[in-house]
Amino acid sequence: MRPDSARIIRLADYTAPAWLIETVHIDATLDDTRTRVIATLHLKPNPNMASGPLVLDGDELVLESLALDDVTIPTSAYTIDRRTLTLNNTPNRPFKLTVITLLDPAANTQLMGLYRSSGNYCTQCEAEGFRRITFFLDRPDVMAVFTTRIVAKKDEAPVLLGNGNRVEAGDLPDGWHYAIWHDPHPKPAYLFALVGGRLGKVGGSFTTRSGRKVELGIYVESGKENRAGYALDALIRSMRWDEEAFGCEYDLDVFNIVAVSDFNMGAMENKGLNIFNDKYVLASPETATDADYANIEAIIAHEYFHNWTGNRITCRDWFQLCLKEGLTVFRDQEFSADQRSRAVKRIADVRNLRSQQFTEDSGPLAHPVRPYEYHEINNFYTPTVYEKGAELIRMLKILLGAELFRQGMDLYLTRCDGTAATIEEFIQCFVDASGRDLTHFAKWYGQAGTPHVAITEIFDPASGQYRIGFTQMTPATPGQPAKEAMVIPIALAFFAKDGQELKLKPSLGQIDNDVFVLESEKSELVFEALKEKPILSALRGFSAPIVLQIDTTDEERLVMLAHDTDPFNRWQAAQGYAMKLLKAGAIAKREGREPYFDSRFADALAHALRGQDHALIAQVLALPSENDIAREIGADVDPDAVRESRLGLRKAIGEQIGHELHALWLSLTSTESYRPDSKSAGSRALRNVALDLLAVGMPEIGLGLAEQQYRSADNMTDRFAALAILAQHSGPAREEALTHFAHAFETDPLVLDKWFSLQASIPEAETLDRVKRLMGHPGFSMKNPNRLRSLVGAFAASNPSQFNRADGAGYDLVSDIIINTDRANPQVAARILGAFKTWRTLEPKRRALAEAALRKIADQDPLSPDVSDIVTRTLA
Ligand code: 0A1
Ligand code: ZN
Repeated sequence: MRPDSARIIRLADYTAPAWLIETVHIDATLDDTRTRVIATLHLKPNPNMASGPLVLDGDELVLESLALDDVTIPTSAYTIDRRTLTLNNTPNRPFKLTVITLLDPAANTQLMGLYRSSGNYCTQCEAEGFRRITFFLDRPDVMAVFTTRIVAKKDEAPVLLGNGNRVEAGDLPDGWHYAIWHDPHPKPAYLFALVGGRLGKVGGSFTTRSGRKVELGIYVESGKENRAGYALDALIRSMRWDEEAFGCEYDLDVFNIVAVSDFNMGAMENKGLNIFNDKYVLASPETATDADYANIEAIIAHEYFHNWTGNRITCRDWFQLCLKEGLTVFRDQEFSADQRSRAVKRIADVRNLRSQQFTEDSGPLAHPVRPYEYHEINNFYTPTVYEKGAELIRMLKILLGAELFRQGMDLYLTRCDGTAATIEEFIQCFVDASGRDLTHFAKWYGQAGTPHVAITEIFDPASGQYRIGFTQMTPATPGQPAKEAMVIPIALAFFAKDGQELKLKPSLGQIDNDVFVLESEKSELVFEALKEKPILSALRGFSAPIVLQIDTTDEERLVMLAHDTDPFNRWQAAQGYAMKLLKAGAIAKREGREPYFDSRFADALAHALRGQDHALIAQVLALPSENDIAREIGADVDPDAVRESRLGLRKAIGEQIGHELHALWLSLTSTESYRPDSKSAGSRALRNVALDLLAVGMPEIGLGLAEQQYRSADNMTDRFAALAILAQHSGPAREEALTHFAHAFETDPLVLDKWFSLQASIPEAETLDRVKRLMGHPGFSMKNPNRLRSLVGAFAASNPSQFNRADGAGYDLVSDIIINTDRANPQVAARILGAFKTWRTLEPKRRALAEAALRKIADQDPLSPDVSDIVTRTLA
């Protein structure tokens, strides 16, 4: 076992730091290969802790000198190993430590710490990147006031940005200049940032509700300023919304966002200086899709909302990551719901939760929302911490009601302001605000796995008695073989066969505000004197992150699809129906039978087409993905059978209702110029999903329309949707369109990413060679995370039949790339490796091939802690 992979950090071992840092002065002189950082730390012993040696974190640092109260410390007085610097004889009093380190930003391919992206200098410090800049107590419960002086050549880096407010700037001899930034809010080092570069700015301002004028700046690579307008607009809307929805007001005079093209994740909430993957900032109608606009809006909001939930109140330790992430995802979801269609946003979020988090929760990488231990914290920025974490907040709101929830939040935002808090402190605020006991609810944070709730309905026509039985069970997850019952809010409604909603009161059991709370393993609701069995609409709005097992009949589904007053469950009725057909189809295909197609389903879809909410209908028409179907099947999956089943259902629907789809496509033709608002985006989504089904069911009509749409589109949404449809159908039209697209956008990396992803996702045997060929494309680079994810990541995560090829060639390609990438950028390598997490659910032959590929990765030496951790857990 390698030393790194043996290191386990445990929540139970938490101890407060022996030393605290009051102020930090960073003086960074930017240079491509020799950046000098002078860090001046004012340390003091933690009065609550016994004194101890000062152990600072450091990672790949070159130390030039160390001084205590301005006196150089001889090398004999400290020790340095691969991850720490230990000062043995520290005085037991406050003192000043001056640390001078030398960095090589150009060689920093990990993109953690200080690095260069497209010639600009930038930093990424979460979770443990600050220790790659200087030796430090790099843990979130050490909070200091930072001042940053940045020095650079004026022509190389005319723009110099830091956290907080700019307090001074000026010229220096020989073409150099400097800027000093001061952040008055104490913060952990992971929120530190600096930027230096040649950047264009789009400026704006926002006046907070108490009258503070905030200068806003969005910095992008020069020449791309005209693509930053939507991000600025989203920022201003976020700032206003946070005041209205949560009473959170911004607290500095400036708020800057910098977009960089090399970034491991989506974006980062550094205090007053958010740094973004440019994919989530840059948008124009010609280059960005409606989905891109929605993502930009959500991520701008997410990072901004962190200013309160993350920065003002940070995490005591990294086990508490969901404290800031789950809560902030919940807040950004609510923001988007308010800005757009609430129902459609909920559907999109649940689709994402099921596809990402449920898959994680049912596989080898399952972990609690608040883990108990980790090897490598970078691997815990997961759908479980983020998305399931958000679902827990949503349940808390359902359980307490909107008013008490808001009171709990207000208490949290005042009581914990300025602290590094824990989940226990967060929950206590809701206990104190509501007077409720939340002990049982809190177990959601510690138990991994998705609860399965089985609902059984018994109706006795003779007595008119109707009983609903609820049973919950959570499957075992790694390290947690036995599970406890959770508190599960299940929103319910009842309908008659004609679609009329029924208001029913149970004679046994309780429903409050349309919610039944399942608290034990088994429970029951009983209703008396009903004329007929009602149709049960359960888990409305997806009121809990569970798998619901219920034998809804097709007839009941059809009533719900047409009449349920909860749009989420209208959509769910269609999804459930489709899933039943798709699963049965995959099993039939596997056994060499032709699947049965139920024409009533397509009829119901045709009927749904007549509705008013285009975005919602688009969601109803969009079938579960191949990965969703595989997850539902759960064992011995044959990805080819799944693909054929899904294709078969799309074809059958397209054949049966093609004329209606065609008419709809025509009727939704827009003459107005593109706007990214959610209503027109909904119409485009519907038009494009209709065209997709039409092209499969009636290719002689649909493909011609797709070609026409590809050529005439005035926006990327319609153009790319058409290209994606053409890409599903092999032949010259596809290759011509792909070639045309590449030429049209050859200088636009973000658009080329879409082109890479699209081709990597074609479910055909030739795709493997196509991906290999595309790796030689001049627009591709193994070093850039966006490029790598768009081609290799998309192939591994979104093309299940080709990644899981029966000959194992998909695994070979991806595992070789992971091994290669691990040397340069372990975080990105570990993320791509995540695609293997479903390997045990595959049929035996593929399972063996996947295992061999995983073992090959595991046998590499050296292997980063990131990849080593994931591969070990995946194989365990
Ligand atoms: N806190 C950020 C996510 C993030 C985490 C790690 C990073 O380093 C590579 C970058 C960003 C967020 O939730 O947006
Ligand atoms: Zn976040």
